[in-house]
Amino acid sequence: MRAFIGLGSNLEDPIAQVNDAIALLDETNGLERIATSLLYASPPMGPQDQPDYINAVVEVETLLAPLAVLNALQSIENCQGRVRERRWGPRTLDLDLLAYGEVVMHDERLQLPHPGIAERAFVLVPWAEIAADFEIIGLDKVQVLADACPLAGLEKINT
Ligand code: ROI
Repeated sequence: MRAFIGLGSNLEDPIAQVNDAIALLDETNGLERIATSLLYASPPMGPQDQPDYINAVVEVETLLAPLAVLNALQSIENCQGRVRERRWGPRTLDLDLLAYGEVVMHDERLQLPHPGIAERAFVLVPWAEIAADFEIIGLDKVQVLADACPLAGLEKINT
């Protein structure tokens, strides 16, 4: 199945956090990385008293079920010493399963597609870079959503 993962970090060298997470995704059995966006910087959405974020989106081809992908993502977050004290607070690494094919899921651990996608330029713009024509079930094509979403200070970064 074709799946998309959003990566975000705003603590402890965010660029390295995101790159390290990509390397760990590559080591995960059952996930094959197909495409990777550039890295983007943006001011925090939510509480402003925290550092800017680095975000990226990765496409994988996977044989794992959605909750097995979630488990893999959470173990990578934990490997990278994720700390999170408050809701919408800063974090060393956030890995979100954004979409898993056309699956719609409302599990207490996992909602698919990921809620809030349509308002998040830091998800949609990198995603459109690698999969402009992907149709997010129940929403629209990634590119259409990206074009409709205010950029909110999002910038491509040079690494
Ligand atoms: N803001 C930005 N810019 N990028 C994120 O990845 C991000 N992640 C979050 C909240 C706190 C909502 N804000 C964010 O979880």
